[in-house]
Amino acid sequence: MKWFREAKFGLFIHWGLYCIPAGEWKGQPIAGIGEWIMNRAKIPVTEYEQLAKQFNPVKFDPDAWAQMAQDAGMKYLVITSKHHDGFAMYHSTVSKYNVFDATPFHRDVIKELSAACARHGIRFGVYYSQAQDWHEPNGAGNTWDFGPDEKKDYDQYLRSKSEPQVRELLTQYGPICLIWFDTPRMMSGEQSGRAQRFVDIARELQPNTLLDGRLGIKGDYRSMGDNAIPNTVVNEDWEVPATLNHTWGFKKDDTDWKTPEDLTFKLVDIVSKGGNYLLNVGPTSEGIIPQASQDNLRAVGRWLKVNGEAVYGAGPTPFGEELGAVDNSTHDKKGNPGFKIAKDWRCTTKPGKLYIHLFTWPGASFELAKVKGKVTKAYFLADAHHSSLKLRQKDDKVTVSLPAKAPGETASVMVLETK
Ligand code: FHN
Repeated sequence: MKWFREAKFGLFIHWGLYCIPAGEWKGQPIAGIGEWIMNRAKIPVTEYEQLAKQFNPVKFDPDAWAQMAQDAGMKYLVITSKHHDGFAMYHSTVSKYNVFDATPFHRDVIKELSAACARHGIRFGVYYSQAQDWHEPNGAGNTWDFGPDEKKDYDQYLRSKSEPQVRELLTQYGPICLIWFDTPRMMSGEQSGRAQRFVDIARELQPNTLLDGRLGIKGDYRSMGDNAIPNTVVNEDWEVPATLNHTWGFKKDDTDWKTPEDLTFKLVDIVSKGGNYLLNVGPTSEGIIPQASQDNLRAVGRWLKVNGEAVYGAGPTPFGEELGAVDNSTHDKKGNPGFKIAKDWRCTTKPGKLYIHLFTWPGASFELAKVKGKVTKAYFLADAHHSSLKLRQKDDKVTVSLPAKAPGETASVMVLETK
């Protein structure tokens, strides 16, 4: 887990045949996330699999993708090796329905990208849809071609495709930092023996590979829901997968991008609660990561160049009141009281250091209560000289005098050295 706890920030990539229709089928826009188009439009396998013949992303440049992850300050990358549509993005000998055998592109995306990541010092992981496979008669999820899941020989699917493909991924692509399983249908609770088989395969072939929290039984860390950032500190290893717009796989009409400021806030917010941020891009059918995604991620990377010390390997806040408060005037879908998230500042920590990320400039001074120990020095990471700021401490209350203008962009990070 050591590298995962250090890394904090990763790149998720959803890439597969669904990037060709890009949210539109037979001239009609299909609602929902792009990679679900086969399911949402109930496209028969015989029609959907024809997309493979068109898949020829000649602009795919694995080094450019790894370089972008590096520029964004991301430390690991997780790409869909097979999503729910059943199409493998690598040269699989288990099923010919793969990017090498079934397309004019005739290249192994996983092989090329894993090699590029190794060249750029980015850890490489794979997403694998272990349960849903809409291409296979006995895989979960495709009820429009193959009828209800309960009537399927699910173990036949697992034994003949899912398990052997996971074996391939763990033997042919170098070190796999983690496997990102997803939607564990028919393999949790009483059926978790099925999930255990994947654990056994992974532990046998690459004992260092981490397993996410969506296999069906407990993984090596907890996976939060999609875009579901918890309201408070969570004291275990966890990660939140998130989108830059409203889809994972590319959709041509979704240009509602989160801003770099919002992404930076979310990253810091997550780290201050003890988690990792796995942020997604959906490349196009040409093999291009949308320019807006690239620009926004690189902006986060520029902020991290200055302030990364307060993110990588940093622990959660010892405070908590800065995160927000329960709001009884609103309710969530389940009827629970809402939470009003406060956005002025966040705190991350390392031994002997409190990092105060100021998203709203507080004015002439910043006051912090409930500080444990004595603060010996205060300075900004954006100040290359680390010049000391004037500070006063009375018991557990610290007041730092601030300059008129924030020294950094987006959020200025103030370090409080403590004894
Ligand atoms: O169904 C998938 C979805 O397509 C996407 O891959 C996300 C990413 O976390 N996971 C599932 C829904 O939670």
